[in-house]
Amino acid sequence: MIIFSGGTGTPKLLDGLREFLPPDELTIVVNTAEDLWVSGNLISPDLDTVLYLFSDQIDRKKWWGIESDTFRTHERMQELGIDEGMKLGDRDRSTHIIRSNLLRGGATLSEATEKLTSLFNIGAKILPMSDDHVSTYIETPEGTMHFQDFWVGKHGEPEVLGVDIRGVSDASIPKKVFEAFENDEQVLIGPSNPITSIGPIISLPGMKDLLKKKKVLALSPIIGNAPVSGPAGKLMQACGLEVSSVGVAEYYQDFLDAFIFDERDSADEYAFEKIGCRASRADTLMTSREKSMELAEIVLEIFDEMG
Ligand code: GDP
Ligand code: FO1
Repeated sequence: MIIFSGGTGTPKLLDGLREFLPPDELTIVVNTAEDLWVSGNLISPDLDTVLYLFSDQIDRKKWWGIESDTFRTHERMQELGIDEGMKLGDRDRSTHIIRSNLLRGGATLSEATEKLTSLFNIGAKILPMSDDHVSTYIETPEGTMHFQDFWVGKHGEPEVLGVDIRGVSDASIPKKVFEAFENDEQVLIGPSNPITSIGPIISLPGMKDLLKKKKVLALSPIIGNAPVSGPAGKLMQACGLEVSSVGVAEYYQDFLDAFIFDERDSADEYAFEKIGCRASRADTLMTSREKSMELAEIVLEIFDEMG
């Protein structure tokens, strides 16, 4: 199975899926449009969350960073008057240093990520969506800013006028992602932010054509008229989408075969029929590992039924 992932909702589902599928049956294609260089190193928040999940290091309260990490370097930088913008853990920083040294030595992000999966003894394939530089910028009345400046720096508070995924139309899909598409029929689009996590992946030139040939199942990150967490609602609205599970399915309709939305949602099943995908209701709120496993079982059942 190929899974498209951001850094919170889909990792929670992966936590359940990896209990049922062996590592060699999991290929995770991860958003890199929120990456940025801090203090000389490339931070790739979504890749790092997936790496830390599969190596049992993830901080499950925040869904970013390493559990029980310390922040001594970050604190020292603050004492010296350097504002890093993001709170970087010491152990987390070592991941960034390894990645960035490999990149500085001429490796691609795919190669650097492969090295990290091997250092962390991870069996699943974890692939960046592209080796090219793609960055999400948020347009606000205060100016246009990098996603992390909007989300961490400004706490997601400014009004959103638009979203610009810079570099995506010139970015390529890496060879390893193409290979995964040659060998796999099932694609799962996890319950991630449609605009800033899944949006960059499906906007890569050629990606929608690849998806149209596959069995694609997506899960809604929106319950009722709000996301479970994060800025997805505000961003969907700014992009002209209805903030609802139907709005998410509509955004994916070019390639979507099946959709899971939450049992608490009042969405009309007929709306999904019109989009041309089969829709199923489930408890999608993953508040524990057990809940993630229950939802993962439903995902596997639906793929089975799709043949
Ligand atoms: P980001 O990279 O941290 O923005 O992470 P993602 O894009 O992977 O995840 C953010 C999205 O996950 C938000 O839109 C949330 O609504 C959604 N999300 C988080 N937890 C859950 C959950 O338990 N169930 C569902 N259905 N969605 C969730
Ligand atoms: N999110 C925050 O809200 N504040 C932080 O200081 C912060 C630091 C940070 C460091 C490394 C990392 O991988 C992620 C970090 N995040 C932080 C999360 C991140 O900003 C976003 O939640 C993701 O980019 C959204 O996918």
